[in-house]
Amino acid sequence: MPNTVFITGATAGFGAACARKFAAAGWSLVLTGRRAERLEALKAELSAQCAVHTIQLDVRDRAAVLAAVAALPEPFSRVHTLVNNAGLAQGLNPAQTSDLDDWDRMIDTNVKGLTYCTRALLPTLIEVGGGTVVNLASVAARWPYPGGNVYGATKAFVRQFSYNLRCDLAGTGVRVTSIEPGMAESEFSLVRFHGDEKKAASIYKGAHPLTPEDIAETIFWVASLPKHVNINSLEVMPTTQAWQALGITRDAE
Ligand code: NDP
Ligand code: 8X3
Repeated sequence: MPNTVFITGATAGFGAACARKFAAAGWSLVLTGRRAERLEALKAELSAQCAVHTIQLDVRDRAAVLAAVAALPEPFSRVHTLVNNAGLAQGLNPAQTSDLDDWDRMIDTNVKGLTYCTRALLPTLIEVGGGTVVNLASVAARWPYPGGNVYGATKAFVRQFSYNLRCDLAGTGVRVTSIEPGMAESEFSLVRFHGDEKKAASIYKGAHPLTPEDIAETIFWVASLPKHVNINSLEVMPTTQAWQALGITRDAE
């Protein structure tokens, strides 16, 4: 029986690229996200390659996450690998002028949503055995940048949560990896700037960013390693990026 991967945020960017990558390798897919029409389109695209089950799911809704996992039909209920990918940045203002609703959305999604999905699926992952929890953190988890305030802090949570999970899961055979990408072109900036296409495009102009496929390759690799190998964390940047975002303030002339 093929392994089953449960991917959150499969409707765009890294999540959709992961769905395609795991499908090409014949894994069974549980694809989740809020945009049902995108899930259905992906299912139609990939069903010839593998078994696909879709769930319209907002990871911020704790009851919905628990119910969706409890209601997984056979054979999709035997989840082997969880890709905790759903997440977002909102705004790039300095903390002193940031919007609290933006901060709430990031904390609710990147921190709370990720913990709900993890807790809901851990008993299954342990029972099935040999699989991986792949958590999408970010280079922003370690490296501060102006306007990164709460986004980076949520990703630092993801990174540390991943490490602590490894301690709790020791002896179960379940692996945990924190993937920490740098700049990658997806819908990420469009979401960060609340749909402002011009602003979003300006982030990537001439930057040679990573692609979602680059990150999907990395995720697939860590999930496919021999069972005795655990990648704890992995930072991946475009060659053109080297912490230039770290600004300094200068004395006035
Ligand atoms: P995209 O905006 O392209 O995709 C984000 C995905 O998350 C979408 O499928 C979206 O689906 C889903 N999502 C957002 N909120 C929710 C929610 N409340 N419930 C369920 N799904 C949700 O971004 P990326 O693919 O670039 O980002 C994926 C992950 O990687 C994020 O965690 C991000 O923080 C992280 N990351 C991104 C980097 C980048 O430069 N792009 C770099 C480092 C990390 P829907 O709207 O349909 O619900
Ligand atoms: C996304 C990368 O540098 O925009 O996590 O924060 S960055």
